[in-house]
Amino acid sequence: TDLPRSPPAAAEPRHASPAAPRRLREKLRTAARMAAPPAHTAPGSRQQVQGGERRAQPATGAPPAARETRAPFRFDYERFRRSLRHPVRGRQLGEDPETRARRMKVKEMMKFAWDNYKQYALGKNELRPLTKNGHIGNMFGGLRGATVVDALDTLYIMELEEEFQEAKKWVEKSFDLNVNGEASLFEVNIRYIGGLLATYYLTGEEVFKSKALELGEKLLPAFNTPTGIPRGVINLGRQDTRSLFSPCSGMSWSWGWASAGSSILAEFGTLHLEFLHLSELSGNPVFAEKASTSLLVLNRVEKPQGLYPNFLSPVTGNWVQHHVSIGGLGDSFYEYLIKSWLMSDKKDSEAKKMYDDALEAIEKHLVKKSAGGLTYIAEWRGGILEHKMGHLACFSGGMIALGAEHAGEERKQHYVELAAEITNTCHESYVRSDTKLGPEAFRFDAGTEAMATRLSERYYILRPEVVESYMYMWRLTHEPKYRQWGWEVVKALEKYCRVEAGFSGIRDVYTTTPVHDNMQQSFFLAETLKYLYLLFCEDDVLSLDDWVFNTEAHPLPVNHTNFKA
Ligand code: DMJ
Repeated sequence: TDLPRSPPAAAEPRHASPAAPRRLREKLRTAARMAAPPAHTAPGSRQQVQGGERRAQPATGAPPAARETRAPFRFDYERFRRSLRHPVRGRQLGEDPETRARRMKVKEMMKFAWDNYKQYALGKNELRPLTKNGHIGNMFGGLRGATVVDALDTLYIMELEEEFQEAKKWVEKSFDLNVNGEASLFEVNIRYIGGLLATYYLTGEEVFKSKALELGEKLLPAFNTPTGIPRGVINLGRQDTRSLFSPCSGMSWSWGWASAGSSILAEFGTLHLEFLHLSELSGNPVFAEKASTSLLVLNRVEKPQGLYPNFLSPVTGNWVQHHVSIGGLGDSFYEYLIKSWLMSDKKDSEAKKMYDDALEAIEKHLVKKSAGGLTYIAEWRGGILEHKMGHLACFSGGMIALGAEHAGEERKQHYVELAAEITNTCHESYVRSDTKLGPEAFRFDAGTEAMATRLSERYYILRPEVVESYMYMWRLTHEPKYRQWGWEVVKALEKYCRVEAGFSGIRDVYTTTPVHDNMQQSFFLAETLKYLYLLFCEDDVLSLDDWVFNTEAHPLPVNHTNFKA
């Protein structure tokens, strides 16, 4: 995660609008309709710039009488809660004692992870459990408390009330958005905005909504590129052009390691779930418009063999190099296509078509079977296959399971099987290690099957993707093996990753005396423990009828009420 940075690129014209073909204009109109103000709000009363309800102003030249009757936009939280089909924490009916005990064990792990973070690192981004101090890192542009914001909804769902109140208090009193530093647009979006939005929807507490909107506004300048595709890094400082002290504020640039100033597919393609909700909550379509533009550019651009390469120029809108991966650099883009469709209550048929087409191309060109009969998804470098699967790519079992439920009858069984096979392969990468935890990447070549062959790929950093797929496969099939596999992960985490003051990643999964990496990742609390907990819950806890999980496992509601395609 500690990635090198490139210097700021030359500033591009602000507000440059991308070429807007007819379909793009239609899509933007749809996005704007989704975020349309209620009928009682007079046209023109919202500024078409950054800001939500706090900035609502009368339209220039409107008659005084109209001005008086206008109400500022207000999201109807009660109406939203009534639209949910299940209680958010479920009813917990009819469960067996073993499942309950396992769920309680995961809850205890969450409490342990949180208590240690609180004791040694509260206000820092992550806990260093061996040295018992905090880690700030360089992904969040001066923002603090990544673990607090990532943990909020997990604490709430697990009914860790006291701990949730501690986290909430920190957000209210200490979460400072007035920072000046270089942040990853993607990471700030999935962890902070996702976490705040989810917690607002779960609790109705205004502080989470207002922080999410304020932070969302700070991200908007990243989209000021010729294509509307955002750059990966943004300076979060106040955008005061007169200030000598923060001359880079609001500027964005590409990662130094990304080819030729390109933007990363998994980064700019993993914004729209959250941004649609920022529009939904603020009544301001600007967020939905910005995020939708990237998808439209992607939809339009020619794709080699129907595949989406990982690097695209935000200046020209063309691919910069032909490297395709369903793991790192590509992963969550595919996830957000199917989830866009689900979140729109199955109305966003364009996203569904993009997902279906992409999956078809992936199956045709990347899905392979090993000599030992394991199905895996290879990577593609300009037409040459690399027979490697990253731990990150293991989310795809869950994604394909999620999509399978909604595929036509003739495809459904096929996708259920594909999802099960990929999940099984990822499980194999765990069981073939000495710790029963999976490596960062595993390969299928030179007689190797589902094991890391390079020293640099043997580590495990508390990642969630494999248990994420177990959770989706469990909900789809209710086959007991998925709960059993999840329980094996719990036992391995306890044995090899739990240390005196929290949980730590390990440097080599193939040794039973592992060296710890001294890092309790925030996604361990947001995702790994949440998915494990849900695996041992009834299906009505955060029901998939009502919620889609963003790529950091923050639940965002399905739009049962407002979307009018
Ligand atoms: C998380 O931050 C998210 O799941 C992201 O999409 C990918 N990587 C990590 C966890 O491994």
